Formats: sequence, C-alpha cells, structure tokens
Amino acid sequence: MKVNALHHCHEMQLVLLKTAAVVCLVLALALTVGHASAITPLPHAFYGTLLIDNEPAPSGTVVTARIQGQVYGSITTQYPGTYGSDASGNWGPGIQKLIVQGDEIDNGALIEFYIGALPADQTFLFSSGAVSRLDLTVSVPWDVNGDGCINLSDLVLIGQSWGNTGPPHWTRADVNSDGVVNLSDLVLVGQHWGEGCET
Ligand SMILES: [Ca+2]
Ligand SMILES: [Ca+2]
Repeated sequence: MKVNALHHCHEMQLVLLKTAAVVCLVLALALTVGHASAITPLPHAFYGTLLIDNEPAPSGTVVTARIQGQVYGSITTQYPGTYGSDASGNWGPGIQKLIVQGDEIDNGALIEFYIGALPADQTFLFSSGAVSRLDLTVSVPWDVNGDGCINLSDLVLIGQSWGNTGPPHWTRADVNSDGVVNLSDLVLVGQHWGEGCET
C-alpha cells in the first residue's frame, strides 16, 4: 500500500508539472500574440508617373494616400511628371517613395490617391511590405466641384479662391496646376463649358 501511495503521489506531481508547463506555454503564446498585434504593419511604398490630364504634374505637387478618407501617407514631388524614385534611382536618386503606413491598416484595404485636391483615377489594395509601381492620372481638372458637369458652380469655386496661391493644385480651383488661382483657370473652365451636363 505504501508503494502504491508513493507512486500515486509521483503521478500527481507529474500531472501538476504538466499542467504548469501548459499554463506557461499558453501564457507565452498569449503574450507573443498580444505583442505581435501591437507592431505597426510594414509600409507599402509607391512610385510612378504622375499626369494631370495627360500633362506631367509640376514639381511641388503633393500626392496623398487615403484609406477610408484618412491620410496614411504623402509625398511632395521634386520632378515634373513623377513621384518617388524606382529601385535604380531613376526619377531622382535618394528620393523617397510614397510611404503608406499606419497601425490600423489591414492587408487588402483600399488605398485612394489624390494629386493635390483631385482624386486619381487609380486605386490600390494595401499589402504590408510591398513596393509597387503605380502610374497615377487625373482627368477633367476643370470640373472643380467634381460633379461631372462643367458649369457656373465650378466658376463660383474659382471665384472664391481668386488670387490664392499654394503648391500646384493644392485646391481644385487651381485648374491648370500652376500654383495660383487666376484667369488661366477660369479660361479652362470656359473652354469646357457645359461638358457632362444634362440638357
Ligand atoms: Ca462641376
Ligand atoms: Ca492656376
């Protein structure tokens, strides 16, 4: 009986040890997982050409990347018609790419790009750690309010920003992207008057 009791006791100790080991393992896993989710995802970098209505966007143009309306990255261009440099350093050695980064970004999130105040024609899905060439274009800059119709509403917006200056196309009212809202912008709207409007 004594031997049996001793054996039983050893068994109990083994079970306790095993339980302790499992508890430790679970705790370690929980800590690791908790730690991993606190790490910011690797950024997604973009570079490429930059055209506003088939013309190279001027240097000094601000390109921003937004996800659900929130800005997660921006770059100010240093050369006309491009943003960021490629792997060989073309389009400006040492120039950074457009870095899209944030704690909350999920892989596969839809990235929208803006050239100044204008939404680009292209979008891209976020992929942590990726580097992508994405050529960005914007069309119909003379549709200042972006409603698809060129009319008085667009002229009014130009009038409200009349004489203001900023980086090229910082406002949609800077239709020709030269950094100032003036007669040249008004003329462009005039040249496309009535386009896209229901009659
Ligand atoms: Ca319009
Ligand atoms: Ca202008």
